[in-house]
Amino acid sequence: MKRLMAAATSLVLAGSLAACGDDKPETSAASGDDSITMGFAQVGAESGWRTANTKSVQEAAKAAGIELKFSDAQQKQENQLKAIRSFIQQKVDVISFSPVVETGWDTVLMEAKRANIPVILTDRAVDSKDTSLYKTFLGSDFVLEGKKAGEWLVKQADAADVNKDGAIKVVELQGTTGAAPAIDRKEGFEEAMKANPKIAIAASQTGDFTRDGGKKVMESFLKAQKDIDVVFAHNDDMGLGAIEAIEAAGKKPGKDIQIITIDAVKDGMTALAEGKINYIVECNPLLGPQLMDLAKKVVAKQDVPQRVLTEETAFDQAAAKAALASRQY
Ligand code: GYE
Repeated sequence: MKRLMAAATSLVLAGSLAACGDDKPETSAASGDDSITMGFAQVGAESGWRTANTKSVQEAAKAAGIELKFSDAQQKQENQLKAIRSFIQQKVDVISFSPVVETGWDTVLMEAKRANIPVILTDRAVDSKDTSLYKTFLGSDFVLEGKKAGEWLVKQADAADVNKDGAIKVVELQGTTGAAPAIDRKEGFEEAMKANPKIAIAASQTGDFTRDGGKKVMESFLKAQKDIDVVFAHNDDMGLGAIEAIEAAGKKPGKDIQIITIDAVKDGMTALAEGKINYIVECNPLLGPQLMDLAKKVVAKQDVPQRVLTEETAFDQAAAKAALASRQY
């Protein structure tokens, strides 16, 4: 809410700045040549979701005739900061990025603002008091995703009490520490699970959104915790890593331990169709076309909404089987 209200102020501010004139030296857009150059600082290549997101951005840029300068930060904020500064130096028309973590962006965003280069946040949000530092934020409602995961568990609580001891013991595989989807998905899940006091999180640790990270953390959970009923993984890849760890420990994923994940990429959906994952909340990575539309608008100094949400659903086994054939990613 805080973020939204501040963002609303930013829109007003951005509008009045544009009305006062713009001292940016001739941009390609302003000089009549309407080709647009976008600098895009991606998080990395940590997951199937990310791969699909990158492909969507690259294909949509091509289709929109936008020249894309693409940089991969390998999940490191310092690399993203460098990439953004280099985009500013190159005087691109618009910068877009998916912030690895929420905090620590004000200085570089101020530099972009001073250079009159509009910034579009995509996929992940920043936690900044000054939301005039970016034009819009395109992406999912991660709190809602976590909530949907928790609500499903509340509904299935009896079935999820695999050990039949009256307590539903959950272990949580968190996304990258400090990243918006990790913070928000945890918050949404915890809010929903309050509806059933039998559900408790026994252990929670980051697996950095990777398959390998999920596998390693699950291995240590399996050693340290008895009678785990449920894994809540903040993305499919960590859930897929957990499946490997559970199988290596001689247990059946989906039966001896239930698994809930978020994303709904093909590998996750396949595991769901096979019964190794029990439920997946969708997070749509195909943000490219909407991002390019927004880019054209902000470069043309048109108003854009301060928050653009993506539509999402959720899948159980039957729904995964039905959706798999036409799944693009
Ligand atoms: O869920 C995960 C990826 O920011 C929504 O990042 C994205 C998350 C996604 O690594 O798979």
